[in-house]
Amino acid sequence: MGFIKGKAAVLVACVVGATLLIAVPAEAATVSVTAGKPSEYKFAIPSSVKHGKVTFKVTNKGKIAHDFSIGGKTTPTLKPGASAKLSVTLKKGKAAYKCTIPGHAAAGMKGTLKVS
Ligand SMILES: [Cu+2]
Repeated sequence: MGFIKGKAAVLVACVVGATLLIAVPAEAATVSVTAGKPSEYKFAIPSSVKHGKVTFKVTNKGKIAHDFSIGGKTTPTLKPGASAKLSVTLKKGKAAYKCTIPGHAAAGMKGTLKVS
């Protein structure tokens, strides 16, 4: 009977292994961010994102250059109409974001994203 018990153990291990594989997220979330809207020194951005790898697609719809900085990374300076993607890994909690162009964050281009 020892042989059968051993086989049963292998079967259980396989089922557990398969479940773990299925639980791994397949794709990074993409979040759209608009700079320069609703007003020049504002971002239009969702209030929360899921933790893990997140790709921000940032588009500048303002009349002057902006960028977007989060999780220690910053997009290139975006001219009006330009866009860029920024991939970062975010942990659960909060993530601060801002425009790094001098004066812009102070004028309102900053905020905090809830990371769930
Ligand atoms: Cu800016």
